[in-house]
Amino acid sequence: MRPDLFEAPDYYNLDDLFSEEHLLVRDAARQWVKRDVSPIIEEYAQKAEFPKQIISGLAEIGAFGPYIPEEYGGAGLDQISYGLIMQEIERGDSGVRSTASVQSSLVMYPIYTYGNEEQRKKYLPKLASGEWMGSFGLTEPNHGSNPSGMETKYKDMGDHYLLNGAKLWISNSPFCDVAVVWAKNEEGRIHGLIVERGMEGFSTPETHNKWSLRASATGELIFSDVKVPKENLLTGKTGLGAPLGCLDSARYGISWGAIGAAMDCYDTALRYAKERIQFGKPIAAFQLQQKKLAEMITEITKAQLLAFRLGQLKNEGRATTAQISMAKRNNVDMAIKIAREARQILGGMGITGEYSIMRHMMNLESVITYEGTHDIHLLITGLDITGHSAFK
Ligand code: TGC
Ligand code: FAD
Repeated sequence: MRPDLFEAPDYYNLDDLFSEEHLLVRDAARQWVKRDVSPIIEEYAQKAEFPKQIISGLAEIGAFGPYIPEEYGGAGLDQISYGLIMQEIERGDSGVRSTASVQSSLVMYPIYTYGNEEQRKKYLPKLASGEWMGSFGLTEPNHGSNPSGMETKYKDMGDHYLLNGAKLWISNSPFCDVAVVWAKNEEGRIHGLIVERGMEGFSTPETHNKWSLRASATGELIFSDVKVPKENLLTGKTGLGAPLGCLDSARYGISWGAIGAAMDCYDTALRYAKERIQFGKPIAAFQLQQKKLAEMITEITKAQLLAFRLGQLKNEGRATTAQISMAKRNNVDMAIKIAREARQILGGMGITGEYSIMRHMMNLESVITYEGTHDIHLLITGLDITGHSAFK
C-alpha cells in the first residue's frame, strides 16, 4: 500500500466550530491512524485478521469509552470528541472502528448505564485499557432486524442463571474476554447478562470467508447450559429498549465514522485525478471527473454538518433515536456512494490494495447492514414522521 498522504477536507471551515479539546483529540487520533494503522491495515484485511497489536494504541487515543467518566478509566470526553475519534479511526478502516464502537458503546455503555457499582468497577477500567475486549450479542440466526423475537433464554436456578442459545454475526467474538448478551427470562422479558470467556458451555467460533470488514473478527456466541453468576445480570434497564439504547450510541458513532471513510476515498481520488494524465491532461480537468469530485465534497460537507449538529444535540441529551437513525442512514449511504465513484476515478488502479478505496467500499457493505439496515432506518424515520409503524 502507498504511503498515507491523507489531507482532511474541511470545505465549510467546520474546524472553527470545534473546541480546542475537540481538535487535540481528533489530531491525536489522526496521527495515530497515519502511523499505526495505515501502514499495516491492507495486509491484515488481505489475510482477514484483526491486528491485535493496535489495541493498546486504541486505548491510548481514548477510543475505548471516550465519554465514560475518568473514574472508570474512560476518557471523560463529550459526544463530539467521541464522534471525531470514530471519524479518524474509520478513515483508516471501518473494521477497526467497529472494534472501538463495540467496546465503547455496546459493552462499556451498557455496563456503565445499566450496571451496578460493583460491575462498573470490575469491568470498565479493564475494558478502557484494552486489557479485556468485549462483544455484544443481540443478533441471532433467526432474528436480525427483529431482535424482539430472540430465542436465547436464561433460567433462574436459585444460586445462578442457566443460559442457552446462540448469537450470530458478532464483532470481536473470536477474541472477546467478556460478552454483553441479551436474553429472555422465563417471563419472556429481555435482560442483559455479562458472560465471561472460560465459563463452561460458552464458545465463540469465528465466521470465515467475509468479503467485507476483513480486518475485524466476526463470529458467533454459543451458550450451552452456561452457568452465569447472578451478580452478572444487568438490572438497570430491561426490555428491548435496553439493547436499543446501546445502539443509539453506536449508531451515532457510525454517523461520524462513515464520514472518515468517505473523506479518505475523496482525498485519494482527488489526488489521483490531479496526477493521472490521459489525453494529454490531468483527468481532474475533465468535466465528468469534476462532477464526481464536486458532488463528493458537497455530500461530505452535508454529512459533516448533520453529524456536528447531532453531536450538539447528544451533548445536550436531546438527540432522538429517529434523528440518530437519519444520520446513520444518510452518512453511510453517502460514504458507500462516494467509495463507488472514487473507485471509478482510479480506473484499474482502484481495484488494487495499493489504494484504500476498494477496501472502504467493501467494508461499507457491512456498515450499511449492521446497527440497523438502511431499510430499517428509513422505517424508523417513517414511523417518526407519520406515526404509523411499517415494520410489521
Ligand atoms: P418497538 O416496539 O419499536 O420497541 C420496543 C421497545 O423498545 C423501545 N425503543 C427504544 N428504547 C431505547 N432506545 C431506542 N433506540 C429505542 N427504540 C425503541 C420502545 O419504546 C419499546 O419500549 P416498550 O417499553 O414499549 O417495550 O420494537 P420492534 O420489535 O417493533 O423493533 C423496532 C426496530 C425494528 C426499530 C428495532 O428492533 C431495530 O432497531 N432493529 C434493528 C436491529 C439492529 O439494529 N441490530 C443491531 C445489532 S448490533 C450490531 O449490529 C453491532 S455491529 C457493531 C459494529 O461492528 O460496529
Ligand atoms: P435481516 O433482518 O434478515 O434483513 C434482510 C433484509 O430484509 C434487509 O435488507 C432488511 O433491510 C430487510 N428487512 C428486514 N425487515 C424488514 C422490514 N420490516 N421491512 C422492510 N425490509 C425489511 N449483531 C450483533 O448483535 N452484534 C454485533 O457485534 C454485530 N456485528 C456485525 C458485524 C458484521 C460484519 C455484520 C455483517 C453484522 C453484524 N451484526 C451484529 C448483525 C447485524 O446487526 C445484522 O446483520 C442486521 O441487524 C440485519 O440483520 P440480518 O442480517 O439478519 O438481516
